[in-house]
Amino acid sequence: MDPLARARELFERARGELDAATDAASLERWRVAFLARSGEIAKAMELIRELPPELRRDYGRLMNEGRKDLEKRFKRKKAAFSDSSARRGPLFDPTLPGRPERRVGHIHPLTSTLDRIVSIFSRLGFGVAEFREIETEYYNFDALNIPSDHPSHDSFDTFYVRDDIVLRSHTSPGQIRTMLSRKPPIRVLIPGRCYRPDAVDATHHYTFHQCEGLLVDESVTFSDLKGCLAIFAREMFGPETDTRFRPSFFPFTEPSAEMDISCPFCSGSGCSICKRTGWIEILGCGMVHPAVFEAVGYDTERFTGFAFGMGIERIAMLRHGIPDIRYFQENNLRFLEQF
Ligand code: 2NM
Repeated sequence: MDPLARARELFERARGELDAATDAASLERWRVAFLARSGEIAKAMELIRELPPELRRDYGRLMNEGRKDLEKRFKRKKAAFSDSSARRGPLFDPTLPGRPERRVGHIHPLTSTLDRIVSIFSRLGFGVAEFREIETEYYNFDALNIPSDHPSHDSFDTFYVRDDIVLRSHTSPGQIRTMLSRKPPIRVLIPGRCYRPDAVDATHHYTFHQCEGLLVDESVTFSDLKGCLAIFAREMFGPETDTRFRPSFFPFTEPSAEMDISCPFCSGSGCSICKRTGWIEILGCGMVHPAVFEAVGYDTERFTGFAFGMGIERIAMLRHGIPDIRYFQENNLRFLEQF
């Protein structure tokens, strides 16, 4: 075979095997086989002495160019391998600039408002209990003396999961469960998420939070209710806060009342927030109806009690001057990070 053709074949084979080298070790084996002092290229170079003189120039040039080409390819490949082995080195590079500080979350304004409510009532001896959000009609309505022809039974006012199963429309079913599982004296706060199929606007949402309270003991009077809730109002909205009670109606309390506080925005002189009345309604309350005590088997001759319920969103809105209930659900950090 023509020595030039043989040399070309050798280079072609060398390039093929170089391409096939997949790591530093096989690359080194290739170098020893082809480029080293006693490798195939050097041996082929030595052949030049046995060639007829007229062939030597071409053969020499071909061998030199081919060797240089192989050396160039070899160096490039070796550099690539050492780059990627550097990547397999230490996982942590202490010379890199630090990452920006991790942002720390904080308490949602509804949670901090509830925490404040709980803290005030805990000093009056109230504990906290939480209950299920999916209830039976019995606990959500019947046991609370809400008659089955009452409009709140209607699916327009309550989400029905299926016949007889509802999303609680208030946390009062929790008071029933509490009374069924414990004996008086009872002082308990029951906070939690509630659901009503209301159209969403600045003051209504289909999911909202309530905190209800219940106190049952011997000889509990309406004065106890007023005293307790007036203390709550002053602790929550400041020592200057005035309270007033207006007669109202709930099926589960008798008598029932609505409690107003003097407007914390204008101190009672009248502004757009209190609609120029100087008063703002913050909760409903009353003496527990004997029919409710009967439903849980309490002796109505021996025990009396009071109960109240407030919307946590409403308290938080008054406390922070938040104009729209929808903010609580939106997870918008520009809103949340203000509190
Ligand atoms: C309110 C207002 C008035 C209330 C009553 C009871 C129970 F179970 F003791 F009868 N739970 N919650 C109650 C009373 C709730 O929310 C505006």
